[in-house]
Amino acid sequence: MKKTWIAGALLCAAFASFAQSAPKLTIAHAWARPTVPGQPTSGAYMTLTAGEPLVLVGASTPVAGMAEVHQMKMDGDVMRMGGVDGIALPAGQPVELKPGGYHIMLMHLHAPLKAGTNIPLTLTLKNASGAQVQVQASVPVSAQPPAH
Ligand SMILES: [Cu+2]
Repeated sequence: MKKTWIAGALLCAAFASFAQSAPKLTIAHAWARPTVPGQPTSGAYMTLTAGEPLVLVGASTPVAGMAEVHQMKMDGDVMRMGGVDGIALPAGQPVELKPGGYHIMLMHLHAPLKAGTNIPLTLTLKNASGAQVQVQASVPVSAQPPAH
């Protein structure tokens, strides 16, 4: 009984310190596109709602050699895609990462992404004081975006 209580107290302390340093961010409707063998890249999408002003500045995942914050936009008649320095996440305002817009580009995939599996994704954010903070997400691999 006493042991259980100590374990509980430790868990509480760990959670409290985590809650203090973790940025306030809600991740919803996350998904990543499945790939076929030999396909080196994929994209991950999600809706991010910050509880405090944050800027998404980077991402990483063990399934890809490189992950970048990208934007797709029309440049005249041409759809262009490239890295952005960051995506501002104003407090309380959902920001959608979706095909044709902002996305997390996954490059140099180590293996095909299989539908029905989940990939771990670490988001790196900058908070209002300029400190970098990280949030872990588990992103389902799916050919279709999740139903809202
Ligand atoms: Cu891209």
